[in-house]
Amino acid sequence: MKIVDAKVVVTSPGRNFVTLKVTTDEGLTGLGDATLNGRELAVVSYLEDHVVPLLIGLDAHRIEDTWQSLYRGAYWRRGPVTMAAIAAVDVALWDIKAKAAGLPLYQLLGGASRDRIRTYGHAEGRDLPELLDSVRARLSQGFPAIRIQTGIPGLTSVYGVHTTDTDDKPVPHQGAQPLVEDWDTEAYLRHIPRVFEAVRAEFGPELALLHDAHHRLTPIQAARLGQELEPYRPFWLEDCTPAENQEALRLVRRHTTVQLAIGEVFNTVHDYQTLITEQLIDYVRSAVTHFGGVTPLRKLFDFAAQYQIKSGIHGPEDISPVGMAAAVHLDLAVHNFGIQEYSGHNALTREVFRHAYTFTDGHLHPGEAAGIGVELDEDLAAAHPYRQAYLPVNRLHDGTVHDW
Ligand code: KDG
Ligand code: MG
Repeated sequence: MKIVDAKVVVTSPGRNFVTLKVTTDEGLTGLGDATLNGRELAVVSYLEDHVVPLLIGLDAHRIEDTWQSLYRGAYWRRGPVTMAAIAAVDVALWDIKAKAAGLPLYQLLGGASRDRIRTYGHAEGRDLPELLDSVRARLSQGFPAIRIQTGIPGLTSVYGVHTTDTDDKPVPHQGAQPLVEDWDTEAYLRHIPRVFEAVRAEFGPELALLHDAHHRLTPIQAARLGQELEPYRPFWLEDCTPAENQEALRLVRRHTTVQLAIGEVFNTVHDYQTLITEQLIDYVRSAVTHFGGVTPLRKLFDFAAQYQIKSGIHGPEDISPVGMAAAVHLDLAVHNFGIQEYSGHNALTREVFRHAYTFTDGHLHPGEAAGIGVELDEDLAAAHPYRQAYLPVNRLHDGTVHDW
């Protein structure tokens, strides 16, 4: 079965998504997500100028070989743009293979290891009462686990505490310049333990609570936060230090028993080498979309499993339903599944990308449609063209740029 066409579709039904559609001579099509939030068009060019021409004429069944030739053949390995582009090809080819077999993708990955997929949702508030309301809203949607993020007294805006649309989805900051937010680590470190205390007091000891520190802390600050959160038993503390420095987690690990999760900005197994072999983390958090696809993420999970480390796939709104679908199939199949982040998408996005996966009572299921189970409405996609949007820049009170 030969690839006869591959095209890139960019659409913005509320936020930007980049999708690769691959077509074969047997009339089968496959979709892959290539969305890189805030740098979308770089991946479009990578695909259109350098990958699509290489795909035409290839055997669509040769997924591993195509992956290796795109990764090794480029010579310039790794990086989010390259790996998002390769991910889109990989997922589109898995979609085609599963459709050719007449099976949902998870069956080709070994079949279901569980009946349904536990998720966590996001609760956020500018202050504590708003956060408690947001936790209640997530509980009423059935989420068994909830990530809590709040505004910090003295700061005007904090990443992860968003303005939302009518579907309760974060509105991206559109325009030619990023939003500038402010930051004060000491204020944050003073405030977050009090937030956990209040949420535990309100909702009891059993609710699984997560928190994302967004790479903002030094190792010793992260160690202090971990220690201070221990009495409140978080499910995990995410991205506590800048992810580039794997050794930093040694220091954090020495000081706290809080479970650690990292990896949403990683794009290859090499980013995890020390973290996994030294058992410095408990959850690997990469997205199918940013890690080169199902093929390498499956290998990462198998590697992590040898060290009792589980999956916690990144699932924010900027992963399209195509990327989410691929994640959900993988979640159902792998043994060392931990939890799936699930933000969902607005109604218009769900029309552009009609998907077979379902969210019921806080749990996802990929459904039984052949392939990954997503149909792209290209006319509706074209009616909502790309709009420039950036992630924010974070600055300290003196103007210094800081991680967000
Ligand atoms: O594009 C950036 C977002 O995907 C990221 O900030 C979301 O941290 C995030 C999370 O854990 O979902
Ligand atoms: Mg995160």
